[in-house]
Formats: sequence, C-alpha cells, structure tokens
Amino acid sequence: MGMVENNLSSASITSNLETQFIGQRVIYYPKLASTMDIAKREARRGAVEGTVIIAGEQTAGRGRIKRTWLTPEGGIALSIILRPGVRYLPSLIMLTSLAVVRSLRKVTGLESQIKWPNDVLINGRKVCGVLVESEVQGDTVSYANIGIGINANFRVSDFPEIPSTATSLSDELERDVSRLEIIRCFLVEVEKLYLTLPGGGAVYEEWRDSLVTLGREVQVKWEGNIVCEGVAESVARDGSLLLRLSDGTLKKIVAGDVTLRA
Ligand code: BT5
Repeated sequence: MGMVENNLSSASITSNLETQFIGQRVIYYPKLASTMDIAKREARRGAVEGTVIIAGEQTAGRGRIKRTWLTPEGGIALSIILRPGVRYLPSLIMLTSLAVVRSLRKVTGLESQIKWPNDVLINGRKVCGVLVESEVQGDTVSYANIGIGINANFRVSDFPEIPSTATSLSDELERDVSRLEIIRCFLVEVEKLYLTLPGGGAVYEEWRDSLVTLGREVQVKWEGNIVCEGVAESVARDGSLLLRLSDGTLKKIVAGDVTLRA
C-alpha cells in the first residue's frame, strides 16, 4: 500500500482549519501510551477547550472497562478536551460517533453504521471505537474528553491481537487513505454538532436513526456474561438502550456490549 500522506503533525492539522476552537491547539506525539491519559493531564492543568491530543501510534490505548484498544502505526488515535454543560454529557458519545460516520463518508465515500453504545462499523465490522471520560464536580463538568480510535492504514490481518471481527479503511478500500483529511474533517464535524447542543440540535435523533442496533434481536453482555436478551426497541435521550424482553417488559440498559443476532 502506498503512502498517501506522511505529514501528520500539529501544524498540518491546525493549518487553516475551519473551526472556532476544536483543533486550534493540537499536541501531536508520533508514539504515545494513550491519548486519553495526556488529555486528562492537560485538562486538569486547565488546557483550553478544544485542545486535541493525537498519537501516530499508541502502546497502551484504552477501551471501556480497562479493555485494550490497539493502534498500530497507520491508525488514527485522538482525544479532544471539552467542557460542556453537564446536561450535554450523554450527547458526547452520540455526536462523536456521528462525526466519525460523516467524515468517513465525506473523505472516503465509505458508509458506516453505529452500533450501540460506542462502535462504528463498516459492513458489520468494527472500524472505530469511541470513548468518553469525564470528571464532574457538583454541577460543573471539569472536563469531558472524547476519544476515537480508527483503523485506517493497516491490514487488520497483520495484527493477530486485533479481533478478526474488525476491519480497517484500507481493508475496505484496498488502498491507503489520508489520515490528515479524515482528522481535519472529523474536527470540523465534531464542532458543528457540538455547537448545535445548546439550541437543542438533532444530535439524538440523527444518532438514533443511524443505529444498526434498533429493531434487532440482541444479547447484552457485561464483562463477558450475558445479562439479557431481547429486541432493541429504542434508545432514550440519555443514551441508554431500551430492550423488549420476551415477557413483554421493557428494560433500560445503561452500559454493556451488544451482540446482534442474525
Ligand atoms: C472502544 O472500547 O471501542 C473504545 C476505543 C477507544 C480508543 C481511543 S484511541 C484514542 C483514545 N485513546 C485511548 O487510549 N483510547 C481512545 P470497547 O468498546 O471497550 O472495545 C474494546 C475492544 O475492542 C477490545 O476488548 C478488543 O476486543 C477490541 N479491539 C481492540 N483494538 C481494536 C481495533 N484496533 N479494532 C477493532 N477492535 C479492537
């Protein structure tokens, strides 16, 4: 696979970036443990809202509940420091996934779908994971950092540690993509969606309508154990999944992993 871009740097990302604050300050590391760690440290030091931390490669990337996220060279790993009003916290995972879907479509032409709660899939395979880590004091959000890991320019089959249910952009397209373009587009899309929140924008509706999960029979797992099964009927505005159980009752699922049944 040829090199489409080799110039990921703070300057190449911020240069003429059409945002007000997201990505106006970028801290780039060729290799890093986890962008979430640096984002937390920077946020606690009072970093300006919209500060972006990007790694060319991560050695200790994190998923939810202490799981590992692998970002080999060629991947995209970034975190953004935000400080929304506390009532907008549930919207962050939604707007982040939506911004990924929009930027993959715009830059690569690939259509992707969102799987509750935090996966972006292409043809049923995970291409991106989303993570939000926040600290709230009273009614104030000290920080809410959003992180995305996108499998971009590498072949998943070259990394046995990555589950075979994953895919990458270059696996899908059989060519490399411009990580720089995807990152810049993503920052613009995140800011657009973020700025709609106070006006009661349609983030929730768009997210709900992009979910592959709804209408499907699913199994919900928590730490590897099946906790319930049912039909994913809807999602609530707080992001939770509403599951119709076989006895007809509706159960609200706040966290977990879902497996879509055929
Ligand atoms: C996620 O967690 O999907 C959230 C991943 C967030 C990663 C970003 S990268 C930038 C920022 N800095 C970080 O340190 N993290 C964020 P979860 O739903 O818990 O999924 C984790 C699971 O996905 C693992 O247990 C593996 O099974 C699988 N996995 C690991 N690496 C993968 C990859 N590259 N592609 C697809 N699946 C992967």
